[in-house]
Amino acid sequence: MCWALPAGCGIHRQGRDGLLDPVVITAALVGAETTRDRNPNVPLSPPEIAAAAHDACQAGASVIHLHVRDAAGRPTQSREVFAETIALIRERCDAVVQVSTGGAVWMQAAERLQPVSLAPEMATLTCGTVNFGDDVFLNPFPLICEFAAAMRRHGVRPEIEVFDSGAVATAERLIGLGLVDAPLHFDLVMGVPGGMPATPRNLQCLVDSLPPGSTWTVAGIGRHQLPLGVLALVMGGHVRVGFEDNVYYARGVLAESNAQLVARIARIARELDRPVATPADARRILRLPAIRKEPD
Ligand code: KMH
Ligand code: ZN
Repeated sequence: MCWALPAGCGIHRQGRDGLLDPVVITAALVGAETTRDRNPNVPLSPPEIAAAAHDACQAGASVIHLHVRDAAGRPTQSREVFAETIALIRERCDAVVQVSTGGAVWMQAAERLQPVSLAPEMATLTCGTVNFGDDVFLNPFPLICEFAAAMRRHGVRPEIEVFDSGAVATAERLIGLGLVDAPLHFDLVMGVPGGMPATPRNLQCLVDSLPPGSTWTVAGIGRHQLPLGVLALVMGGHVRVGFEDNVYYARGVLAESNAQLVARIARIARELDRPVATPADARRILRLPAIRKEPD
């Protein structure tokens, strides 16, 4: 059974006939900021990341949001390391691979853009500059346009990263310029110090501001991961969990693995009568080609 939402409730409907689609769970396995000091279970090498991707998929993830690290464990946007990691993930699961073009805050645009040339199924496209803790995550409009054009050239579906509300208007500007195709898929990242605070009211406000027909995922940072994920489940959105955003299972208790965080949100989804998307469901919901292309 799926839920049907009443008309005019201000909540995004997804799927046919107002029924909620299965929930697409994205696993953000490592990110650029999370260190082993914060959680010793963070996967770093390509084989570790591929094993974590496999386990996350078994637990219910259908999208892998991918950052990679160099041999010393530092964030890198190296095309070669992405290619190696994607190949290892492909051997082990059929999830949609979504590469990061955000990288780390100190990286230059050309460096960040490298994995897009591998023609992955998806890549992130952050639509605005934001304070990021003590740093600045720099995304001026010309950079956003350059990244969107590269994604179009390589046939990559963007996921619009929203750290603050102005990013939605910027995404609409990209639609107007013909640089991205509507309807878009958004990731609402909430709780980064300097970005949109992670409150239910802000989530509702962001969802209400999305262009008609959009799909959306919520990525709550730190302790906000679970409550915002549960809200997204009942609002008809999708959910991102994983060590990139949160290293805890509960207050003061480190998560054992990314899969543990995926399994919990999948379990809650089923309790709420929200089926968990398979990779094939995710490709339909996120408007990706049904058959994935091998990377060049
Ligand atoms: N590491 C953050 C500065 C993305 O993946 O596109 C940016 C980030 C967003 O993680
Ligand atoms: Zn990321």
